[in-house]
Amino acid sequence: MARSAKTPVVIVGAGPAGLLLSQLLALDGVESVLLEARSGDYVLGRIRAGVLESSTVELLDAAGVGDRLRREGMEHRGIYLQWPEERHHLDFVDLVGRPVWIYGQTEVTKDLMQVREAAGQECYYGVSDVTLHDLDGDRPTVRFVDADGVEREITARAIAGCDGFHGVSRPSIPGRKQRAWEHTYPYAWLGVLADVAPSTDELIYAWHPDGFALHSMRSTTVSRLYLQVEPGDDIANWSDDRIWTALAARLGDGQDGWRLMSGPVIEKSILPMRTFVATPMRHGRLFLAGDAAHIVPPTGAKGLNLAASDVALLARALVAWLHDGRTELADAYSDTALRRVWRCTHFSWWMTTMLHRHGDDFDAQLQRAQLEWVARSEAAAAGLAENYAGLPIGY
Ligand code: RFL
Ligand code: PHB
Repeated sequence: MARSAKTPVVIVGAGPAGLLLSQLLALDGVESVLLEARSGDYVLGRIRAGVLESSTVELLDAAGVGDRLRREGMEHRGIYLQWPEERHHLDFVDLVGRPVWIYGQTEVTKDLMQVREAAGQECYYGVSDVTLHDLDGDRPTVRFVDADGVEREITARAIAGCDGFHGVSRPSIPGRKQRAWEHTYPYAWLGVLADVAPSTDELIYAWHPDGFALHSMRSTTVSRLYLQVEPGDDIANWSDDRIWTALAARLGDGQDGWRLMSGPVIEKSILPMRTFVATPMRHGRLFLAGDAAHIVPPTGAKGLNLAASDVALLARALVAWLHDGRTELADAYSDTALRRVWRCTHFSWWMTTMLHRHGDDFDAQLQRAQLEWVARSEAAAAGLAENYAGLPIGY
């Protein structure tokens, strides 16, 4: 067993949360070691989030990885909210004074990987059998097997659990010390990445009697589209033709002369929709951040942004503690982070239930009334805009 005890922080998981945390800590002179179960290529191959709040973009700027984002990302003033025969633009800049940015999670991850690699960051990819020990004591320890099969043990001052929903960190907290809230939605998303220029300048969120549809994008040449489907549906049931026909109908192809352009499908898959929140986000010297602690349905575009706000708070807390010996921020971390987590959980639930077809015609009328209100009332639109464009990190 190879043992090391020099590391202030071990970060489990090198997704966006883990990578960003390690970069923020490094900028303040706190060293960390990253452990990732997958290979770097696998992590970069996962197609996920696309919308960044202004505060996430500012955080990435502060982390020194904002240049390519500012150059290649797309700044959007707002979104379109739509239902049959109607499409309304909500202008977040007019409503709440800030835009959102379209820049794939893959790109954020790539930028962070590059900057960590350039700095000679200690990072183990392809690790297995990760276990956490002595979380209650002063010297918490992580054991794992590295990609070459060598058993290793690292003792740290703190451990950051950034290993996503299926990671080992959250289950390492004794059940009696934790409470979890979970909600599974009665629908799923079929996500498509298509090699075709977006047919819209900003994202379209569409309510339709056949089910919700979303037109998003990754660049001026790549579109990202989603369809509401049944939770148990099989991707084999969805030929590319069937997908484009459903998207055209739900997104209003032909409505007021608008056309949906179709093109080659690069990737397609079905994703479950759920909410999950585990509390508290700290146990002894283990701090959870990102999807390791909470999951939201993607309708509010909050998952990646919440991961970023968690690690912004956690980085500040760990620097104050490990550098300056002040523990207040670390002690407050879970409560501070959870305030924003629950706000985003509610917003994601609200967007999801407003936009997805479920229940009877009475439910559909209520959804319609809600959509009309958001589109016609400036106060309602500002509420959506404030949440979508993002609340301050320390909300
Ligand atoms: P991740 O990205 O899951 O990274 C966790 C990392 O931990 C590794 N891991 C382990 N490493 C070591 N040891 C172990 N035992 C480990 N177990 C796991 C994993 O391999 C992985 O690399 O979590 P993180 O960093 O917290 O980031 C969270 C985001 O990835 C997630 O919230 C978003 O992708 C959610 N999301 C969206 N969020 C947004 O803000 N805006 C969006 O537009 C948006 N769209 C989406 C989304 C998520 C989606 N899917 C597929 C879930 C669209 C989709 C389709
Ligand atoms: C995406 O581009 O993947 C995306 C955009 C907005 C959402 C969810 C996903 O609400």
